[in-house]
Amino acid sequence: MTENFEFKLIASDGKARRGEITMPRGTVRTPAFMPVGTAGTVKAMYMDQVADLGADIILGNTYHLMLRPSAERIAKLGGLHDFARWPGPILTDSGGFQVMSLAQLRKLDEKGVTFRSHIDGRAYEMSPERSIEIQGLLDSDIQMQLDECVALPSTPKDIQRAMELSLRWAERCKTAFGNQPGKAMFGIVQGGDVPDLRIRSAQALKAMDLKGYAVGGLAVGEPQEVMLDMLDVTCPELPAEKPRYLMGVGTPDDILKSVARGIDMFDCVMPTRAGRHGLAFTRRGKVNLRNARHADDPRPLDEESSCPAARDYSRAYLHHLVKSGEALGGMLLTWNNLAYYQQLMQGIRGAIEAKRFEAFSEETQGTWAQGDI
Ligand code: PRF
Repeated sequence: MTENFEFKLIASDGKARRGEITMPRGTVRTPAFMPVGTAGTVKAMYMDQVADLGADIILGNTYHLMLRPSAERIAKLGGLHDFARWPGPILTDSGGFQVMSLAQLRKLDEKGVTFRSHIDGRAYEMSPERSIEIQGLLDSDIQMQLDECVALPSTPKDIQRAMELSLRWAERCKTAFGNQPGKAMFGIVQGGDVPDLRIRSAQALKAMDLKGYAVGGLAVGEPQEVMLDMLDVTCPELPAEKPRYLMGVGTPDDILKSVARGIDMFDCVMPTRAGRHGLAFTRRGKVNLRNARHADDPRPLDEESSCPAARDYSRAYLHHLVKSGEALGGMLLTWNNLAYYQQLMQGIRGAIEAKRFEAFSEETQGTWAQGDI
């Protein structure tokens, strides 16, 4: 195991990349999907299950953990990895995005963000430096710069202001982070749906020579086509030898189309949140287990899956659990969904190595389009 943070490209097929990020806590095979562990738990899953599915890295949230139980408390207890019993790499989001979507009375200026907790109304301040300090207290392996993400549609003026502020915050985060050999701080490209702003953001971040780059500000209300166009203009501006992370994305279709454009890492609440709401992802598309048509169906979700949740439980039983509000319903469907996502990523990685990514992508989308049978 390495003492340093390193990214190695193993294979490519068109713009799709197969790589490996090595760091002291483990190796991340890319393209990677990071299960979301917002509050130090991948909801409804044991960490052992998450690892067994093939996830190499999980995501944690600065915003949630700073409010409860607090970064200082987690640090005193030995850091987030020990606390949550996840020994592998953890990436933490910086907090700004969650403040803007969850907190009350939020205010943003050059210094940072001030807000009131959505839990108890307490006032907090978070500067770029404080975000990095918190991520350090959590002992996060990949830390994100504080940024401002504007929802779309927004005016070009607002998009430009937020993008430029994010660049200044990237500089401050870089200074605050300093030199930590086994860890990384990623910059975040902003610029909304304006190609020229995307390019300027990516070029300025590239000049900062960070260890990795995220594409933020997408999947925030724009059509998929716009998101893909922004990836088409952004990815070529980013250095080929650094990992690229598309934040908060997405559906299996989004992932396939973004990998085709050069993205290496993803995170999304979709598989976990949908699971808790009775929605299953399968090879043949989404299945809503709340629907009465499943009440008498003895078939499993996918008899060919290696995940027990998909293979061993009848749809009738899953329907019953979901309708009854039983905790096990959310647990089994989350397990099924994360298994589906990790199998998808494994398929993507294998296809890039075999130089048949485009065919794999078409086959996967074709099977998905057949629908539930
Ligand atoms: N910035 C940060 N986190 C994010 C986003 C962003 O733009 C998004 C947008 N899809 C999700 N999570 N810091």
